[in-house]
Amino acid sequence: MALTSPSFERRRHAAQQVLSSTSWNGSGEGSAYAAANIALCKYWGKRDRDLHLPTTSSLSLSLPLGTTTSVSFAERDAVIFQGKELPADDAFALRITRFLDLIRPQANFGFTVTTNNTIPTAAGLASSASGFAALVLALNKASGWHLPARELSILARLGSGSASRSIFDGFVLWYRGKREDGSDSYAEPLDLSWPELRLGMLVVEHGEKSISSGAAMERTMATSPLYPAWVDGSTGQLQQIHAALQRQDIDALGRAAEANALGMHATMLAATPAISYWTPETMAILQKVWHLRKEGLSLYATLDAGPNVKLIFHARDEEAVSAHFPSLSLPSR
Ligand code: 2P0
Repeated sequence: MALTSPSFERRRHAAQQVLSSTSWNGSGEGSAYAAANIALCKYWGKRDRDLHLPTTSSLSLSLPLGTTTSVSFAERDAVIFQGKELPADDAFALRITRFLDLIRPQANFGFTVTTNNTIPTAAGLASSASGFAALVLALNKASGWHLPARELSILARLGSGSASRSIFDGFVLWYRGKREDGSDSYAEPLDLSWPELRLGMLVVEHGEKSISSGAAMERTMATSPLYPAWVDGSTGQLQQIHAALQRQDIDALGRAAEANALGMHATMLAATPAISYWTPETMAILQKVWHLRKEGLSLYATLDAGPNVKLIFHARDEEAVSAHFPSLSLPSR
């Protein structure tokens, strides 16, 4: 029996709004793939916690890594992850079944969800974005909803904010939106292509994640005096990032994306209690990036809710960057 709460009911209502024009006439089986994404302009903070509505618009680039999910209708829910059925009380399985509670047509309607990540755990990338996006795309096929991409993005957002962007490949913009019901907060692919842009990962060893991104966002918004300034700056940074992508200007892109990410981490440091995802190695990598830049290399960094550093550079500098960072992993493009 699904647990309920006012927050959950608001989220369920939003999901049902999306599904209001659909019917359940699919074959009951569907499979889909969704790519992981890295934000060049970040999502950090919610204007509505229940509906995962962001305080700022964000812009990401998909990676050639992601999640494949199959869904079939069943008598009860089962979640099979990397070939193994998870216990019903597993945290990951619960996140999925709670999402299914938003959309199931009747209480006794179940789903078998089989999901596999092509994201190596060692890549240090979160998989909730590609995970919820693949789940929504697979549900759309299995159920015969025939939802437009915009609605799929809204539905994925109700699973995890950044999943709204993973519905699409390439450069993607997720609109903050203004409406209370979130109907104008969806992602859209941008008509941009820049095959020479490189995003490289540097994985930093660390223990258990100190605080989830959801809890960290909340504490930052509630206690950090720097937070409103980051939100204000984000609008201009988004425009700079978008314009730099159009011009294929690596320095303008890197400057704005790095400032946006470092600003986000600065808001966390100024929270009470302070939040930092960084380790000494994170800082050492950043110092090296700044030093190499001073020497003339067009190299920039972005960081998410963890200690790993993602390097932003142009394909023409790939050899030089790899030589300076032998552990750099470059998902093939
Ligand atoms: C981003 N992150 O734009 C930012 C940058 C982390 C740092 O989106 O609470 O897992 O499920 O909406 O989507 C991580 O946030 O959070 C994230 P919820 P989500 O990529």
